[in-house]
Parts: sequence; structure tokens; C-alpha cells
Amino acid sequence: MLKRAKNLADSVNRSKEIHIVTHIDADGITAGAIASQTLKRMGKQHSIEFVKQLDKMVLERLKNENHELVWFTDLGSSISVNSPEINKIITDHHACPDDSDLNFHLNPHLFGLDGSFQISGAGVTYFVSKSIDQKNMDLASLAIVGACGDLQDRKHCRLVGVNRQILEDGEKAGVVQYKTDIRYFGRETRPIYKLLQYASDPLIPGLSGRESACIAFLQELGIKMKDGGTWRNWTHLSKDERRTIISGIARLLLTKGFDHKMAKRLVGEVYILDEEKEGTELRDAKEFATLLNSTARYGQCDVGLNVCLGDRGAWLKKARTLLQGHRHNLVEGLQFAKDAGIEKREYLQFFHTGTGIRDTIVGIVANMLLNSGETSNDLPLIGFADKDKGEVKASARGTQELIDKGLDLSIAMKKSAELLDGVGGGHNIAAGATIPKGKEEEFLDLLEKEIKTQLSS
Ligand SMILES: [Mn+2]
Repeated sequence: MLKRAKNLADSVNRSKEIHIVTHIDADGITAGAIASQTLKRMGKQHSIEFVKQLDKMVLERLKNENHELVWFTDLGSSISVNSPEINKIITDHHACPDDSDLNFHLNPHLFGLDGSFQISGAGVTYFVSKSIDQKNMDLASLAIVGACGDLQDRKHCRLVGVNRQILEDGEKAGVVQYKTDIRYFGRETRPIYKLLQYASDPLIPGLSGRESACIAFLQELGIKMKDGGTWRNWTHLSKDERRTIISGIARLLLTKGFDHKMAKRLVGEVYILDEEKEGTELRDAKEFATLLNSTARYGQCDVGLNVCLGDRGAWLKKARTLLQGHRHNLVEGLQFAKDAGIEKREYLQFFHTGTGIRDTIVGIVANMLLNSGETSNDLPLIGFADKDKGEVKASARGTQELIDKGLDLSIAMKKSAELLDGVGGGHNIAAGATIPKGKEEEFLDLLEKEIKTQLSS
């Protein structure tokens, strides 16, 4: 991989003008920011754009734009063999056939690694950046944010694989710290009772989703929720207080019949960006990633990009406004999906929200629903939402247990979509597809057949 990274670095070095094309999510924004910052430091002429997916139209346009070099980050694995007309390098981590020897493509799957948890799009982009100049090691912090945005820590409750190398680089450069702590979202910014109220992995029986129960639980444990007039967040608590809460939750889980494996998921590694102010979304890598996601989902990637490139003024303020809106839309979207109803089949379950929610958040909603305890989680969940131009977006989410049994949603979604003239792909645990509207039923039949084959082989 390092040799391939070096090859790609050479291509960058040789080019005077470079156009970056990246994906619209947290991993894509951080990947694009790493590439962009690298080129800026080299004094290269460069530009950047964000795309939802690389379709024929985008490729055709890029061909006509005649860039000296196009740098695809966090996407591009699907086109690696096509489009010889575009002079390109690709740093991606999405599944691709590993039988090819493509010297312009850096992808963990080409080296026998798994891009869903060992390294992200930002991570592979970081390796090229570091190959160009060791001084770019400070960009490891963005690569860690990208990995968290991609939920690469979910499988082992910590980052593993090549991600560890990036983590060590970040530590050496003094930009990232990691430690073991509660894994719930909002350690830096949420009042403690809110952290518990929105807890989803694992769910806390009796507390998740219930504000007053969370407050009562903390009072019973003797935890002071306020300091003077302000809410304390998780990082304000003493070691003892943290331990008291964690064992309190573990006790709840075990008495309600959850196993030790579930209780163990309470605690894991958290990633702290040393240079960011305490108590802000940017201090915790997971919260940073969520901030970026909420710019991306609303077509405002440039806001997230500017925050990644260092803006802490107007752009950050704008990002925070988008985050507020995003939170609101997720709550609404979740309700909308529930109202639409979840239909169960033998090998999958699904919901269809029509135009009710944006196609850019249907995947997050599906994921929230699957982990909410309100759906059975022994079936993958597919969410549909209408796109414009007579197309439908399908987002599929699975669980680790299903992956261990052989489920690969990336392959299933790709195969089924392509049979209907659509496109699909992603990761084994989370994948998406775009298909013609009206073909949903046919799509579900194809998908179910494929999933059945995967789970029984
Ligand atoms: Mn990615």
C-alpha cells in the first residue's frame, strides 16, 4: 500500500493542475480536505467538487473539462477500469474487485484488507498526503474524523487495522489523543441526561428515549447534573462519577436480560482532537463527523470543507445551524418512517417514505430504526425514499451478527440494482442503491433472493 501511495504521490508531484472529486459525506469531506490542504501546501493549482455518485454524466463532463489530473477521493472504485480518457488517481475504500493491478488506484480491497473497518476514504487519501510530505502528518486528525464518520470503530468498539497507524501518526503530531471511555455520542456537548436519553448502541432499557427516567436514574446515583447554572457534560464528570454511571447502566442491561457482549459495547475508544476547544463539537472526532454529515446531507459540503480547512468563524457558525436542522429532521424522519410502517419479509424488512424524507438521510434513519429496539434486528432493514427524476433511493443497513453469518449488502444491493438498470454498492453492513421508480417490488424480490443465498452459503 505504501508503494502504491508513493506512485500516486508521484503523479501529484508531476501535475501542475489537479481537480479533486469527492463524496458527499463526512468521510468524503475529510478526504477532500486532506487532498486540498496537501495541494495548497505544495502551491499547486487545484479545485474541488462534491458528487453524490459517479455516474456516466459526471464522467462525461469530467472528460470534457480536460483536467491535467483528476484525484477521486472516497469514491471512484467503480470506474477504475473504465474511462481511460481521464488522467486520474483514486484513493477510495469502497469494495472493488481485487484481481486487478491498477497502479493509479489506492484501495484496501486491492491489498486484501477490508475498507469497512480497517481504513476509510480519508485514511487512504492521508497516506498519499503523507507520502508527498511527512509534514502532512498533522492531517491524521482529519483522517480519524473520516474513519469515525464512516463508523469504522463500530465493529470492535475501537479503530483497528491501518487506522491504528494513522492514530499513532496523529498522536506523534500532537493532534489526536485516544482513551477508553463511554461510547455514547455527545461526550463534549450534551448534558449527561441527554447523552443517556439518546443512547442507541447499546440501547439502555428503560432510559433510551425517556428524558425524565434519565434524570431520575442520575439522581438516584447521586450525580450532580448541574454546576452552578450550567449543565455538566460527560467530560466534566470525575472518574468516580463516570464509573458509577457506567456500572449503573451495565447493571440495568444485565438485569433486563442483555448479555455481557452487549454490556461491553458501553465502553470503547474515543478520539479527542487536541487542538480543538473543549466543549465543542470539534473536540470529539465522532461529533466532528456528525457536524460534517449535517453539512453534506443538505448540499452544503463547502461549509464542512471550510471547517476542515481551519475556519472557526462564519463557516463554523453556519455548520452549527445546519447541525441543529439536521437533528430536527432526523427526529421527524424517524417518526415518518415509523408512521409509514415497517413491512417484514422472510429475509428482509423495509419501509417506504415516498417524498416524506430526503433521500440523503434515509440511510441514517434506517440505521437509527434498526438500532432503536423497535424493529427486529435479525433482518436487514431497507429504507426507500423518492429522488427527483423518477428515481428511488434505497438504503440498506445490517447488523454485525448478520455480517458474521455471511450477509454482504454491498454485493446484494449492487447486483439487484444493476439488474434493473440502477446502480448500487457500499459496504457489507451499509449500502445504497438508486433504481427507477416503480421497480421497488421487483428490487425487493431480487434483493431477498440474493440475501437468502448469502445467509445460507
Ligand atoms: Mn467513505
